[in-house]
Amino acid sequence: MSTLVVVGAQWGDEGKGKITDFLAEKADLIVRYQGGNNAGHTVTVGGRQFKLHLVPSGILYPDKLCLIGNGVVIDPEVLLNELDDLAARGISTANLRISPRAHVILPYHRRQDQYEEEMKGARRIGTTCRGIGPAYTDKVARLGIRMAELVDEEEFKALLERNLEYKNKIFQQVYHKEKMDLEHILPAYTGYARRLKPFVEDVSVIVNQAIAQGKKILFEGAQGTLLDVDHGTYPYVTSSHPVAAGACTGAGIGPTRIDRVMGVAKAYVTRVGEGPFPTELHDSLGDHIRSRGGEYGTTTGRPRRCGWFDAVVARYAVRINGLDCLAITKLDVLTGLETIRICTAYRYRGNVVTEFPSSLKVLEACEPVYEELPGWQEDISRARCYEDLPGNARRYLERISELAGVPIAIIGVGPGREETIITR
Ligand code: 2SA
Ligand code: GDP
Ligand code: MG
Repeated sequence: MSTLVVVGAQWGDEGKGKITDFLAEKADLIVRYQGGNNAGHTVTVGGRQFKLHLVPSGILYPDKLCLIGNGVVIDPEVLLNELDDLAARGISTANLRISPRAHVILPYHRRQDQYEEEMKGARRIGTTCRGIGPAYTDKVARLGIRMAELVDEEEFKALLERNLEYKNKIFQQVYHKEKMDLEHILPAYTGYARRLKPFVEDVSVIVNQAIAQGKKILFEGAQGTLLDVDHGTYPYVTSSHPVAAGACTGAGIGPTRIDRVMGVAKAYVTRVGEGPFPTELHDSLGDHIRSRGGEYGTTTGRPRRCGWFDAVVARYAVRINGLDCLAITKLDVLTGLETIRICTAYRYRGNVVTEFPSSLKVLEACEPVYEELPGWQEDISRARCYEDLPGNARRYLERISELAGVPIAIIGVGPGREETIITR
């Protein structure tokens, strides 16, 4: 048995797409287990860049099975566009399978996402407005429509009618907006269903059979630990379970079936959307990292907030996910800095805090405690083994590993598949 969960150890965009693609070479199956097209996973191979939103980051290998688990929410139009774009670029998507239990994002979810954000005003979450939160809300409220129902024309029409009656009451009476008509949704979605039907297959059965056959499976997390609806900076979170445990519920496997968990973290931290971020840099250094790291949302293009590496967050991610190791990406982005800071703890009302606080009020009042390390000036983008890295870069990584309490297994020195160092 060899299963590995790749999970975001910060607030998302850690480079999970790149790391999953890199590891996928040795895997048989790659499985997305939560989130939807709020995710943007970038894979760069041979100078070609692919921005994946729903399709797992193993799709560039023609012989790997790519699965979308029941824990994912699917916008059929976005998925079909993604499949068409991949096909136009010569990438086969024949090996894709979609769980019939995955819930469907419908046009009313996207509108609801936008109206909720508008209503919240200054207290908005800063969502991607892709309908993710409302789709998961309907799932839990037992109002959702799953892929199984989408591909059953009669059932879909009946459920859509029922849901629109309910949603239109909310749209008109709560949001004071126009209602939505069945005729504007049904024909298009019936067409999407016909195209997607051949991909629908029980993902839990496929994954468990593959495990029994000793195949290698990668579970690809989306967003990150600090955006998890239970463990993140609630309410400034997404509505799913990006943490490693989400792979069990989101793919239909038992916890005994997971061998290892790898956390992906940037050599610094970014966050997009609202919510607390203790090590955020509000100065020109933050702007420098954003510009050097190309820190703009892969899905929405929004500028990402940037800050120093936070070891309190890293230790929290180790604990919540049971991380065995870390992949540290974008080390190259820090090249050229005179000194680099690491947050080792927080200070709250004069006391040192070493565990990530659960109270948002406390977290917002926490001041980072920093340790300063010397930077390096050498170009590291061509480093291919640990020894190629300058001493100061190695010392920085070793300190991160020491503070996080887990080894670093992979280091990213550029966006390309080959710009990667394996340490063990
Ligand atoms: P949502 O849309 O309900 O999931 O938003 C809730 C919060 O989750 C954050 N979120 C993300 N954070 C980082 N990256 C994400 N994916 C895209 C990317 C984001 C983009 O790869 O860059 O393009 O803007 C992602 N998806 C959701 C979101 O910002 C909210 O804070
Ligand atoms: P994900 O959502 O975790 O997959 O991350 P995103 O794709 O949203 O954002 C990560 C960005 O960093 C993408 O543009 C990647 O191509 C890029 N990237 C990943 N690893 C590295 C690295 O080691 N160095 C550099 N310079 N860029 C990287
Ligand atoms: Mg991303």
